[in-house]
Amino acid sequence: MASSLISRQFALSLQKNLWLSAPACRYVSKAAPQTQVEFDYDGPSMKTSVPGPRSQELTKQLGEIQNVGAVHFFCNYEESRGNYLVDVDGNRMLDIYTQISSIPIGYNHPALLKLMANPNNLSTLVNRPALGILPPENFPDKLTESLLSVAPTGMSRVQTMACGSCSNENAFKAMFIWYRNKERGHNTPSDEDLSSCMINQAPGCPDLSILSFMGGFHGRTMGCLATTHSKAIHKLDVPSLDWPIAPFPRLQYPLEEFTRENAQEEARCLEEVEDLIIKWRQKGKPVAGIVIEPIQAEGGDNHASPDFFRSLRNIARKHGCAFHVDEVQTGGGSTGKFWAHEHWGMDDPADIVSFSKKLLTGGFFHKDEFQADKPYRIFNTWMGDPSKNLLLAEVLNVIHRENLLEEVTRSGKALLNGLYELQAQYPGILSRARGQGTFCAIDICDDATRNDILLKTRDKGVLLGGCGDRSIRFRPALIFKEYHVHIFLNILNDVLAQHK
Ligand code: PSZ
Repeated sequence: MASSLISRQFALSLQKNLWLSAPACRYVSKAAPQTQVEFDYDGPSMKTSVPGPRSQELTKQLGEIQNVGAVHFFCNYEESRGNYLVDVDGNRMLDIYTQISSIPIGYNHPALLKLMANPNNLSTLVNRPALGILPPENFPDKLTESLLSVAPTGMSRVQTMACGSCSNENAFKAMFIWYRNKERGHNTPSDEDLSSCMINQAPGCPDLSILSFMGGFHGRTMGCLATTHSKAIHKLDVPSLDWPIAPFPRLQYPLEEFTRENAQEEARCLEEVEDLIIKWRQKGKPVAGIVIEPIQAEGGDNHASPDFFRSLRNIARKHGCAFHVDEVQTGGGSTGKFWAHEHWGMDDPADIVSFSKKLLTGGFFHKDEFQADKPYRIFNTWMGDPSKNLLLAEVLNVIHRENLLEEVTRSGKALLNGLYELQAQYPGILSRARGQGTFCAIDICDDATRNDILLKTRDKGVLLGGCGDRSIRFRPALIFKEYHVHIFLNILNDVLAQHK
């Protein structure tokens, strides 16, 4: 029923499509052939500026209940399709931000609607189990079919969790448990360990640390927040831990043109990492693990080379620290590989890889030795959600069936080339275009102009996100094709041309 309603509304909105009659100022890019994504709309269609009156009304209503400072507008998820998010005022926008990078194959993908319409799946949707104690019969099969089919090299174990923060938080605990057992030489805690931990004291609560990077984002829960260093407002007023923070390379783009300078910058950061590991060991707070994003996302889409990550991985190994790669934002295909760390070309890329967002369920893959040695050490009520595994298995089928990683590479190239062209055309406004696959970003001359551009492109029907101090980031779904790239580039070009 849901799907027939959607197709009727889809047909209606196509008839009402205003895009075809939109004024043209188009000289950046040519239209690419329309795509095979039949369930997609064929362009943005704007009826009001955003947020429109209905969104404003609802924001006021919700404001009586919650802080609504971050709400952009209210959505009509029934009418949203493919790459287009429809709002409650009937505006249809090309979504290049996808719910903070978390929609893998677009809105209302027919394959997912079909899955949800299957009566055999009803009980999975209705009965959310406490997975750690009472998993359903098909759980091992579903994990094998979904998450294990995309397990990173060297990892055959996975722990599901609810969200990204919850995954990282538990991954940190797994690293600490591993480290202490390694120190003890066995996994039997002493009586003193057991009594001291109850009052937050060593040796039961040891003074161990996790090394993170300036500009990194790993979540907002207490432990994760100690490793998050992207914006002060995230951390303000919350007590934190005395853990080491290393500089993340600040590279010059395009990377190919600055290989020597960038290699020097990376060497400087790596040296600092080793110094910090030694310093914290001397302080009596040894580094049990290093956590890093393959591309720092919230912090401004900061890249580092495969060489940097390979060296960092070796430093971790040399000093006996676990190596945790946070793929919450980079994982799931948008860099052109399923995991961004695959671009490093390593046989042993990490000890732990955490995920969420496009994977629909949170969790982390880990090497065998990071499996907690006793029950209830890594544990909570839900420990994930089997209905999300069901959806993920189908998302993975669609990714394979439609060769979406190849598509991402193709549309990513078109996107980055378009950004290079615009950057050459508007050197006073744009700089540092960068990206891998469709995981791209560009810097704007200042924060105010960045925000102005974000609002103007939105009013013209394109949703983008900011990151860092003055970057715009691109986080489309995996079904974002060259055709959509050109729709976007034309609109951005219009906005830039009008910019005073
Ligand atoms: O402001 C926020 O809380 C945001 S905006 C984008 C995110 C969070 N990203 C979440 C995220 C991430 O990008 C990385 C690399 N690691 C961990 C997280 C935390 O995931 P959630 O939000 O699911 O807890």
